[in-house]
Amino acid sequence: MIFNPKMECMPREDMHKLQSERLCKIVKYCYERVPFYKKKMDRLGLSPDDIKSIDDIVKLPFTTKTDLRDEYPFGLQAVPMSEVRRIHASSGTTGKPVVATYTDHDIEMWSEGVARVMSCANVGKGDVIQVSYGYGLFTGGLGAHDGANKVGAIQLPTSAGNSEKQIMLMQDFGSTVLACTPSYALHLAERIEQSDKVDINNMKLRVGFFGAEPWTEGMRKELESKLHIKAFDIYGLTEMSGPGVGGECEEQNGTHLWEDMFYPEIINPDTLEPCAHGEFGELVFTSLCKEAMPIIRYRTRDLTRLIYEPCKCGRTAVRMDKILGRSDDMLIVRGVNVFPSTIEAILTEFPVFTPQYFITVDRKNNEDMFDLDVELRNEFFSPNPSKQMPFIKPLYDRIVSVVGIKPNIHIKEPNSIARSIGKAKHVNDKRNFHR
Ligand code: DLL
Repeated sequence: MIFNPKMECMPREDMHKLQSERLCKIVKYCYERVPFYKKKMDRLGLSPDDIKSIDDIVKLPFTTKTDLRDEYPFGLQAVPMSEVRRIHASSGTTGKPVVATYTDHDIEMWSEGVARVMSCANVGKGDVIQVSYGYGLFTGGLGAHDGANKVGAIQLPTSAGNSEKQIMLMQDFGSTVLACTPSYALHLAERIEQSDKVDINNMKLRVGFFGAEPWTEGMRKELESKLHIKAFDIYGLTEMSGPGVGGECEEQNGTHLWEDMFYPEIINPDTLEPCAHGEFGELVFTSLCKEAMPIIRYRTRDLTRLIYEPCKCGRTAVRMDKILGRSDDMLIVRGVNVFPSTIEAILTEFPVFTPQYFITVDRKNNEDMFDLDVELRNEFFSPNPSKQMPFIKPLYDRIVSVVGIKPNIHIKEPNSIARSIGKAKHVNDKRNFHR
């Protein structure tokens, strides 16, 4: 089902026109209401009248996470506090959180984004959507909740954690949809498998909406087979609203982005120049109709590419390839770039291993060390190291050939790598402490 055919299937020329109108309006709005944007544009000698179409977007300055932190908490806000209806924030790893504020219109638009994603999977009236993203300042819980409301589904606001109860309710209330991070979904799936009280065959789950962190095709297969569902990717970020900036349709050949609301660009993160169509680079978004905290050319640090070819589902909305990772998650080990998601992708090629992993990077005797903890599935595990060797060698060889680094692989006991109820932490880079 297509939630908003007019927007999702608009001919590209019409979309270009709509984006142009919206960009001109939002730039003027920002210039007049947010001193931060006025200052930035004045410094470049740019006036809102210089922006005549969406193609002029390249003239505008970028906004970065540092800008958002410098303007903490409400420096980028374009409306008086009396018009704000909600405040969310993303924690980040250091310093002050990134803040997002919303008017009624913004919450409406945000829920429509999520509703479009849910409709992509034919989820709607009668579906019980178990929202196991965290409710709170994190946008996952309330974002998915409002989207579920908008498609007319039954909301089951379990939030994240308390896995045993989650599973009990999933069975007793007949949840048909699970919305949570892919790592938490995997944890729930493992717990269901291990439980003698519940049986996945007695559950009604049919769809999963997984996002908030990178996940691979291998992980999709694992979740689909363990939970008996079709797993859909949902993408978003606090700065643009939260989940529902885009999502996968049933073709599952990329994430459709709702470009009538969020204009995507791909830039080369080093030169800051636009990349050629189809090239990988950093994703940049401009919110085209947000009221409370509109953002111009926000550098997400997410690395991906855009796909403009028409999709069989009928939507014309551009698609984004699976996110490789964030540029700040990329590890440089002995001069080689490594994304944790590449390790996940390799690991899931080997059916003897679970998709759980943890990377520790350290520096010893002036050399980078890359340690990788993995788990064998129960039926293959033996504490005897000589019995582990035959499993380690093929994984080691594959990592060397794909990534180009020599990992120290450690096989851990089943269920010993820490599980996460939200975004998983896969890396400890100890070199940061030595610097
Ligand atoms: O994670 C919003 C969200 C909640 C999206 C629930 C999907 C589902 P933040 O905490 O601000 O917001 O983190 C945003 O998470 O820039 C990406 O790096 C990453 N991310 C989000 N969705 C995906 C995804 C929420 N589907 C940051 N695939 C983004 C890969 C994702 N990475």
